Amino acid sequence: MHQPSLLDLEGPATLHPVAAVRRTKLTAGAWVDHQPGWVEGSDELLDGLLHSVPWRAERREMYGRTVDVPRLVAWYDERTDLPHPLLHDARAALTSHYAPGFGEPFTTAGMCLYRDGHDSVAWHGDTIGRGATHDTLVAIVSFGSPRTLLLRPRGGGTTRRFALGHGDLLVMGGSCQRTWEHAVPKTSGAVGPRVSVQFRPTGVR
Ligand SMILES: O=C(O)CCC(=O)C(=O)O
Repeated sequence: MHQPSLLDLEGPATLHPVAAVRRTKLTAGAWVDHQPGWVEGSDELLDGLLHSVPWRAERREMYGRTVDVPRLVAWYDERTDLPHPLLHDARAALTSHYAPGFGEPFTTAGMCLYRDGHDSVAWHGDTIGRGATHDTLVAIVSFGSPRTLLLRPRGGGTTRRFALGHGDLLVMGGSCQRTWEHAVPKTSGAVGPRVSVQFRPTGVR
């Protein structure tokens, strides 16, 4: 469970340079960058996101029944102000680092709230839009309780495991959304809330 530290509560939240990110090359031109503790001092930011984001529940069809999606979500498009100033800085820092190679800025922010270990997201790629056919970037900033993000190649192969802690950055790049899938599994561990902020370029979801 994420325990707010007295030091962390003193904030304000700050960003480390993205240059310290560590790349793991996957197969088929996919890769993952991971930087533990990219955002430092983010207890107040987490608290703000938990209370100010207009979280909504979703339902979906499964095996002929309508069931609750086991997490809450929110969506900030290109024109919507982000709910904390540090997220604007984070998006700008990610764009400065990645846009020279990729050619496009990060523009939208999806948010997910995993309330406890029962919340999860099943295996999927972000293939609504251009991620289905083109290389793209999805940058995740994780706040709160640590959770595991799994990645596996479509069609079978070894599953890779990334532990995402409070303030960590994980960027999925190259062909990752169409040649690999990712998931956040449920856990029986005593975990508190986790907020995932996903920055994407326009036209990727
Ligand atoms: O919780 C995460 O960081 C992953 C979120 C995700 O895969 C998605 O919303 O598409």
